[in-house]
Amino acid sequence: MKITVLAGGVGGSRFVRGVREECARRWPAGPAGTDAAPAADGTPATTAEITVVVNSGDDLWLSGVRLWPDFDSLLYALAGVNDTERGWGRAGESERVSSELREWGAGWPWFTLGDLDLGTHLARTGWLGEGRTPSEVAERLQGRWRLGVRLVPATDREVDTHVRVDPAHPDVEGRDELHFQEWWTRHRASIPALGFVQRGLDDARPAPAVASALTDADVVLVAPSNPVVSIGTILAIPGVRDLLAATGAPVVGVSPIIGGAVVRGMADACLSAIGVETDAAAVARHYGARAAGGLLDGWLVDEADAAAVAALDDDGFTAASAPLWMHDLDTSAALAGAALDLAARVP
Ligand code: GDP
Ligand code: FO1
Ligand code: CA
Repeated sequence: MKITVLAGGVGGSRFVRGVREECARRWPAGPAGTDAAPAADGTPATTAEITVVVNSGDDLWLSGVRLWPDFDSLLYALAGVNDTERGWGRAGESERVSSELREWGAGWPWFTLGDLDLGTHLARTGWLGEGRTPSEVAERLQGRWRLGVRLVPATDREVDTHVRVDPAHPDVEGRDELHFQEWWTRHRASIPALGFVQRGLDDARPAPAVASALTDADVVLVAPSNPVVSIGTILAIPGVRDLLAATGAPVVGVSPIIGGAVVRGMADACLSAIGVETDAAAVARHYGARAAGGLLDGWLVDEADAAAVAALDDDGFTAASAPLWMHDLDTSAALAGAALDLAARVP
């Protein structure tokens, strides 16, 4: 069984941990042997091949190092070394270097580079500087732990997201564009976004492993990630939509919106910026039914949104409802199972 997931950071990693767990239950690997060794955090091995196409639009250069926030969220969460409270960075982190950088006035005072996390950034930046591609660096980073899934950056090009804002806004000092991380982390998405610009997108291509991951998949799952700046950025890479349109696999998405509200974070500010209502059915229609030239064959909504299922079915989606809150590994695995069951129902 080959499963490919499109994912961003926090929603993506919770979901992918569930996919990995559910695959271990449905398709356990054979008796203990090297191939059947559990993942670094103890998750049993599976014969399923899980590939995650990771959003790289949040990436940035800061203090001379390259950060990959969504990739690192997935890497740390799957290795079991993530800070589960904050939702980003490493567990047991210290911030000695960051306070020195603040003393120097270097970097961004409102953006913390943890000491352990900086080890990752330095390793990554060093390998990139030696001429390795982001895909090669991603392989090397995930080689440290047995993850039980393969993480693939969506593209090897830098396509860092910027947010267009009104230069007259009192908090932007006359600028008409902020880096996504400044808008998101410093201003908590409170400055109205006029649009999102992924610089370098026109020349970007899917990373080498993306084409086979989408073409050879048995199932493609769209994680309950930010539809605009996580999934939207992956879809905007020239070539990705064509690969998704051509794949023989069912494409099934999970709603990041429950009962008209985001579950965590500020994705509603991104949706309103592009004129999409914060509503599970509205996000499905934004992605579009594959039957009508869009992305999705199937769409999973929460039980609170079950009333939308019939109308979505009429609009060409195979829709269903299930509990979408990922409170822990069991609820994440159950959600992954519901998405796989829905994929099996796609005609
Ligand atoms: P980010 O890159 O860290 O912003 O994370 P993602 O883009 O992967 O996911 C962010 C989205 O995940 C938010 O819009 C949330 O609504 C959604 N999300 C977070 N936790 C849950 C959950 O338990 N269930 C569902 N359905 N969505 C969730
Ligand atoms: N988020 C914050 O709210 N504050 C931070 O200081 C911060 C630092 C940081 C460092 C490395 C990294 O990979 C992620 C970090 N994040 C931080 C999370 C990140 O900015 C965003 O939540 C995501 O890019 C949105 O997906
Ligand atoms: Ca993100």
